[in-house]
Amino acid sequence: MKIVVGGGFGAGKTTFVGSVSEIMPLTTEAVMTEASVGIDNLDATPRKQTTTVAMDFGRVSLDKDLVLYLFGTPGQERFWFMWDDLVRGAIGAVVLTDTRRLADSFSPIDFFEDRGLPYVVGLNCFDGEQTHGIDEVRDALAIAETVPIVQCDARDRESVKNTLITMVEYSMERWVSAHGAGVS
Ligand SMILES: Nc1nc2c(ncn2[C@@H]2O[C@H](COP(=O)(O)OP(=O)(O)O)[C@@H](O)[C@H]2O)c(=O)[nH]1
Ligand SMILES: [Mg+2]
Repeated sequence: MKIVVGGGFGAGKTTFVGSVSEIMPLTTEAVMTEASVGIDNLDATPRKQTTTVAMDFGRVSLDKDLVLYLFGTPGQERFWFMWDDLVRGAIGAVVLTDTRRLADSFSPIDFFEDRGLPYVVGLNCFDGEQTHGIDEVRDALAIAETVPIVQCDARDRESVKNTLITMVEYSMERWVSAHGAGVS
């Protein structure tokens, strides 16, 4: 199954895919140069030295019959032309959110809603604290009650796995309510 990992620049997508992948994650990080000054905002993640120029790719087996292929989106707006290709065939998406920069999540959420792709929101825990709780985030981003919002730590394998399990279960529920159970 294919899952897309979206979210703003520096939200933790590359970290998320890297923590859980059983294969060496394919990432296309490039060292940021002065050309990105003023374009890629590093105020909240001053230690960030590289950026994903195309996408992240990883694989994780949740059990022997369920293998997830993870595709991280490039965060920068100038790469949005790739998103339509990335979501093709995906069962759902995780939107990673840095609660210090909630507004960065609007675009990926709009995009997945527009394409009808089920998504869950993962609140990535920077510096061990959440600036906003789940209810506040739901209000601020106008996310429907039915969409799961979970706390996660992109650096922690179990936490990333749990977020992915939430995503798969939610996607299956949505599928069953749209198509009815018993259809294979
Ligand atoms: N404290 C903390 N730092 C994180 C976490 N996730 C990612 N980071 C750091 O935040 C920066 C941006 O993460 P990255 O995965 O490159 O973000 P991306 O742009 O969404 O791919 C990196 O320096 C990461 O090491 C987290 O959960 N907690
Ligand atoms: Mg990245």
